[in-house]
Parts: sequence; C-alpha cells; structure tokens
Amino acid sequence: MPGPMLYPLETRTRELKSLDGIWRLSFDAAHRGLEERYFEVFPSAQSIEIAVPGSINEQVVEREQHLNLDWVWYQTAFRVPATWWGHRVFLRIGAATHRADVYVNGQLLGSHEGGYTPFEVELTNVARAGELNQLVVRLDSLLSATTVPQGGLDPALGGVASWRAGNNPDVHWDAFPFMGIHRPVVLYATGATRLASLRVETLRLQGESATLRARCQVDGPAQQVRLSVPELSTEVVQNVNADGSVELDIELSGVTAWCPGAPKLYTLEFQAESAGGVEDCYNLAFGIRQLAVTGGQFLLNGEPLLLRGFGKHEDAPIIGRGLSLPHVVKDLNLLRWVGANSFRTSHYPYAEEVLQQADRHGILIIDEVAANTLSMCAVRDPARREELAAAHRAQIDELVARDYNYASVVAWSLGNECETYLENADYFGQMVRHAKRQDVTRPVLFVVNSDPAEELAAGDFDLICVNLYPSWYTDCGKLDAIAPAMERVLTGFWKKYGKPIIVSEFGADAVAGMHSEYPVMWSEEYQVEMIERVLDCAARYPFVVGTHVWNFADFKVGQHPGRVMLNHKGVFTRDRAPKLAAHALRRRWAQQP
Ligand code: BDP
Repeated sequence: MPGPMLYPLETRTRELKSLDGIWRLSFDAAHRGLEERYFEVFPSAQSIEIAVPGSINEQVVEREQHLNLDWVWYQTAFRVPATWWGHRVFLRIGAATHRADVYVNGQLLGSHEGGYTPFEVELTNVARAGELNQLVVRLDSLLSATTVPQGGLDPALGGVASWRAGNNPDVHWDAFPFMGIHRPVVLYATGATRLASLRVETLRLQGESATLRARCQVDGPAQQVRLSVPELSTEVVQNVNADGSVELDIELSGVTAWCPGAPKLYTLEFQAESAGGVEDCYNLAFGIRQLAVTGGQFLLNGEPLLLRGFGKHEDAPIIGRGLSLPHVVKDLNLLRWVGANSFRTSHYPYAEEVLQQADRHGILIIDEVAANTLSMCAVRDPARREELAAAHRAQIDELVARDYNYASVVAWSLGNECETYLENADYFGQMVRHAKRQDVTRPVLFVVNSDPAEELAAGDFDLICVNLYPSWYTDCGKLDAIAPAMERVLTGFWKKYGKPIIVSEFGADAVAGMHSEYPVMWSEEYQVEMIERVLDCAARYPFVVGTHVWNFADFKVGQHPGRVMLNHKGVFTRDRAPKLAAHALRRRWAQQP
C-alpha cells in the first residue's frame, strides 16, 4: 500500500527549490524522440517556450498544437545547490497529464501514468551538486479504452462511448482534455533518513478528548520517531520497526474538533532520530474529526451534514488546468461569497494547495478519481477489463495516499457517470472494496446518472450521489417536469438502498448576457429558475444530504455541436464574473451556517 506522497515542505532538515518557470517544448507526433535521443540532445532549434505549470493547449496558438494530445518533450536545466552536497535529493512533479517519462542527464529515472497525482524520482546519485543538470520529460495524453480516464473510443460500442461522437479532441466526456505539466515541479533535499509517508486518523473523539492513530514509513537509518502536538503539550516516542514502519496511538485532551464553522487545525511535528541526532523533520497540519453514514444521515462529529455547493473544474483561460494560485484564492473567496460549504473535485484530483485551503477554511470536499464516464462496453474482453481495473486501482491508491490526511475530504468518489447499470457491474463493487482496504474512515461511492430501477452497483456505495438534468437534457424548457422527475429518482433510490442521497449535479447552460421575458433555455433567467426549483424540491426530502450545482464556473470543452466553446452551466463565467444564478444562490445560501 503506498503511503501519502507527502507535500514538499521546508523544515529544519528539508530544503526546497522550485523548478517552475519557462521551459522548452518540442512536439513529436511522429515519435522520433526516443530514436533520436531527445533526452540527451534536446532539439532546441525546433522547440518553443512553455510555462510550467500550465496546460500546453491554452498557451499555444497553432491549430495542431492546440489540439495535440500526442508526444511532446519538455526540457529545462537546473542546479542542485552546492550546499545540498551529501544530502538525498528528490525531484517531485505535482501532476503531469497523462503519462510522463523523466530523464535527468540523459538517464531515464522513472515513468508515471495518471494525470492528476504527484510522483517523484530520487536524484541523489544522478544530479551533480553545483553543476548544471538537464531535465527532460516526455509526455503524452493518448487515452484509450484501458486508461483512466478513457478516450478515443469507437462510438459504435454504444453506451457512453457514443456520447459526443465526433468531438474534437476525441474524448466522449465533457471538458477539454488538457495536457501538460499542470502542477509545480520542485527539488527537495533531505538527510539520509526521510519520512516517506505519514497517515493520521481520528480513532476516537469524545468531547474534548481524542485518540489519534499515526502510521509512518521511514526510509533510512533512523532508529526512533518522535511525534508531538505542541499546542496540546503531547509527545510520543517509539522505535522504528525493522521494515521502517511505525504505528502509534496518541491520546489528546483539550481538543477542538474540526468542522466547517470552526476548522481548527493542529500541527503534528514529526522527527526521525538516530544516535547521531535528528535525521528528518516534517510538520503536518491536521484536523480532528469523525465521519459516519447512518440511515438517512451523513454525520460529521455526530452532527448531520447538509452539503451545498458545486461540481467544479480546474479550468481558466490561458493557464488551462495548470495550478494558478490567484485562481485558487479567488475561487475560495467566491465560494464563501455565494455561501457554499462544499464542492466535488469533478472529475479528477485537484491540486494539493486546494485541499490545504479547504482544510484551513472548513470547505467539505468529495474527492474524485479521474474515472469520468467509464465505458464497460469498451472493455468486454476480461483481459482489457483487468487492464482498466489495474489503472483504476493505481489511481485510487495514489489519491487516497496523497489526500488521506485532509480533514476536508469527507468522501471518495471513485468515478463519475460510469456504466454502473450494465451487466458485470461488479467492477464497481470491486473498486469500492479496494478503496475501503486503503481507508475505512470515509464513505466511498461512484457518482451515478442512472435510473434507480436500472442501477446495479450502488448497493456497494456508502452514499448515493446522483446527477440529474430534468428540464435540460430531457423535457427541454419544461420546468414543471423537475418536481416529478426528482420525486421518481430520489424516492426510487431511497426505497431501493436506504442510503443518504446527494444531488451531485443539476444545472442549465446560461450564456452570460442572454436574457428572456420568461425562462428560456440558455438564458440567465432559465438557469436561475431551474436551480431554485431543484433546490426547493430537494429540501423536501430529509434523506437528501447535499445539493451541488453543476457547475461553479463555465469551462472549456472540445468542439462539438452541443456546446458553444464552453460548457456554460457555470454560475460564474470562465473569468469568474457572477451570473444571475450566482446572486440567487447567494441570497439563498449566504445566511446559512
Ligand atoms: C454530466 C457530466 C458533466 C457534464 C455535464 C453537462 O457529469 O461532466 O459537464 O453532464 O452535460 O453528465 O453539462
């Protein structure tokens, strides 16, 4: 089981250096780079400048480059500070979409598949301290029936594979399939020992008293670890097991539990020690809280939760899906302005900086794997299905490993609108059981768009998250169709499974500035009216524990007759200006606790 890929921090024993900036990029759709050894002799003359982090597709201006998902080669040069001599040195890439090979000084150090989770390689014996080192990353975003997400499916397969036939670029899901090094690239140095992983969970919480369980994996010669929570004057020391693991419980008193209204975070200070002294230090901010799903309720610290918020995307002009800290701050400010308390990281894991912010501000997160709209028809052959399952399991492991310690993460979504209603739906139950082997503390689910009568997999989920588009994709323009459709689907799921339900998507496209006397599809008035009606209706069902409007902001999509460059279901525009619906939500939500 992989441990959390710890977020890179500077501490007493760790140093960091950012490699973000303007790199060089060479397109290689003919796949010549391996034979011509671009990783040794980078073809500078035919390369262009590219910013890291950022999506390639949004930075370029030529058609072929804008639509490219094929091989590219990134290049930069870096110095390892001379003061790092004798230290262990790691290179960490926050996310590279979708498949990356990392070369340093001509040597292949590692490969990674999965566009939204971090990976790292050790450079200790490869990079020369003080000297200039060459970093080359080969990247592609070629998707198939056995990648997560899938792409390039034959529409003749039917089911979700036939959605958006002819979409350009060729994916059957809704969102532009951006490629690029999307998150920060850092070098970091540690001593001979490093804390490789740290998982903390609240085992027990009773009033102001709590028990934490901490599990560490230490890589190197340290003999003991010391864990302390200075604010609560607590410290525990324990020897490292022969395999580098340490598991210990920490009793705490005088604690304040973490919740949205009071998102109290403590610092857990980790220290690895040997006879020679302190080998590694790491500080983890963590919240103490417990989740439960019972009957029709979703409980946080024993109190019922009612989620209100959005499905989002990491998407903005020019930076694309790349990490933009100003957008991270602006989106948080807008979430608070509109009165939301939660969102789903639709349809892939978001940047770690977003989760840290959610922890600090008490925003509740449904954390989603990049399994958007999986076609089971495309993997009828058992060997191919197992290939897809292996990629899916790997992404679940990486997400849980990365995000295990965030108090704000209240559920794992293992995918969105997959074919959970076809025979062989046990694929989904297997994934749920796999995730539960990694984490028993959080509810696990797939977001469905099925009819309750046809759904086959949801019996294995802890919560029912259902996407509903009455009066949009069906009963076009007929707002009166909303209440009966919701009654049928919501009571259908409740009667069949007896589990709390989150309406995880509903919404209408509204082109900012389009108005009408009465609510007409695509007008801002229609979007307001539809959202108001769905929310009024959902409030009548006590087992509905959340409503997430689709979407927070307009986002870029492929070229397809069903969309005008963007998906316009945002209540904010792509550049974050409020539409009428944002004001309506603010009137409804901003007063709520
Ligand atoms: C849902 C998908 C979401 C789409 C949305 C829409 O989950 O990704 O963007 O529909 O059509 O089916 O706007």
